[in-house]
Amino acid sequence: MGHTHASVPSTQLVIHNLDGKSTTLTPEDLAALSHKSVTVFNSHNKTNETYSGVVLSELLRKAGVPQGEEVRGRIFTVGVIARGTDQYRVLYALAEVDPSIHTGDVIVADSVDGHKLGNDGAFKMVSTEEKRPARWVRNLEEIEVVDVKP
Ligand SMILES: Nc1nc2c(c(=O)[nH]1)N[C@H]1C(S)=C(S)[C@@H](COP(=O)(O)O)O[C@H]1N2
Ligand SMILES: [Mo]
Repeated sequence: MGHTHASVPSTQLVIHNLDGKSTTLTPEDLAALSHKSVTVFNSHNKTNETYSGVVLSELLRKAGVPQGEEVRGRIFTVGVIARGTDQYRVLYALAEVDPSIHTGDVIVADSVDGHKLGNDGAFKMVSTEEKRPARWVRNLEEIEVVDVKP
């Protein structure tokens, strides 16, 4: 089945923490942060793609979300829901996006193969441990931290 790419390009990213506080990042804010490149095989279009972006856990840390040694006990039922402008949503466990716990990288990319994301918006969430890119989110505009079992 084909994907239409008809969704509205994202223009900012809002992170909602568990306590209801939110942090908004513009493309300029993200561009100013330290970047990491990841090369991934996109099994959907069968090509290697090199994304550059900011490690999601760094953005979560800035938003006050528990990290590293703080991820223990009840925090293991906390998740992050990433949403695109077309309302496509995916869930990751917080532990899965914490590099001190889980292998691989989850980044909020702002470029691919040296150019801007175009129809994929200002931001795209990409992760390196997926066998198919279903939990990548084009036109990312919101990350909500949720407690699945409060
Ligand atoms: N915003 C948004 N992101 C999305 C989707 C979507 O429908 N909307 N589909 C997902 C699925 S199922 C796949 S296979 C990949 C395909 O992305 P591509 O066509 O950009 O390679 O995007 C993922 N990210
Ligand atoms: Mo897919």
